[in-house]
Amino acid sequence: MAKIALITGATAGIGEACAHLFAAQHYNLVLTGRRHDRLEKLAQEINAKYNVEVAVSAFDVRNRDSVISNLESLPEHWKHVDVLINNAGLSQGLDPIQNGSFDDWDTMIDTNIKGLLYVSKVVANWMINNGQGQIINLGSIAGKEVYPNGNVYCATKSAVTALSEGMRIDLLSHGIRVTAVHPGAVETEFSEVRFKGDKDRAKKVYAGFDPLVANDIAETIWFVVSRPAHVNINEIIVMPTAQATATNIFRKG
Ligand code: NDP
Ligand code: 8X3
Repeated sequence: MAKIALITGATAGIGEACAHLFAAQHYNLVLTGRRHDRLEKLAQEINAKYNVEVAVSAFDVRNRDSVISNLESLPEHWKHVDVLINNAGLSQGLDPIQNGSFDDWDTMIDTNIKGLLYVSKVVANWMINNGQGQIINLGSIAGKEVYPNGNVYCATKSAVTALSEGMRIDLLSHGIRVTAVHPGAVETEFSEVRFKGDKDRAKKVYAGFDPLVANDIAETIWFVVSRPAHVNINEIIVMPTAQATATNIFRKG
């Protein structure tokens, strides 16, 4: 029987790349995100390219009732999730704490921390019932180092580190592997979302160096997932060669 991966935030960037890579590895997929049209389009692409089954479920991870009802209403066979990729996440704004927007803070905390928790609780219980599973949480270099004006986003990714450690302890007796993957700069829609649609400002983030691409992180996640069952990678930091720390990027020209 084919294995199943449930990917949050599959409508763009790293989540979308994971969907393609896991389909290529013959996984059936549960794809989630808010943009239903993108989920349908991705499911069609994957169906045309790979011989796997795809279920889509559109919901906002910030809405606890919606997370629970959408996930629990999946047909029973989809609840045999082997791999959960907790990828949905975002940054909003890049302001000093004294100028930060309450709404931006709520959005980041509700998405990156609470949303990850809601999905994890539902799926971890399925994994416990199934007697196995693996959880990959998308942290960030921002969760390892605080950078100027990163304040709340960095705090949410620091929380992902702590939650990953907590999950690993709490799920230990159930044989569930937990890994935090911490990327440096990956060129996706991330900066466009952070700067609320300002494409020019977003482009400048990746100017003058080769950033990571979404598939680099998908391949890292596949490396973690494809280790033998007795091996767990607790956490992994993946940076562009041109980026030494969160703020130290060598740009040409
Ligand atoms: P993208 O903006 O390209 O993709 C983000 C995904 O998250 C989208 O599919 C989006 O779907 C989903 N998402 C955002 N908010 C919600 C929500 N409230 N409910 C459900 N889904 C949501 O960014 P990336 O692919 O770069 O980001 C993926 C993860 O990687 C994030 O957790 C990010 O913090 C992390 N990361 C990114 C780095 C980078 O440099 N790009 C570096 C380090 C970590 P939709 O809008 O359809 O809901
Ligand atoms: C995304 C990377 O450095 O923009 O988590 O915070 S960074």
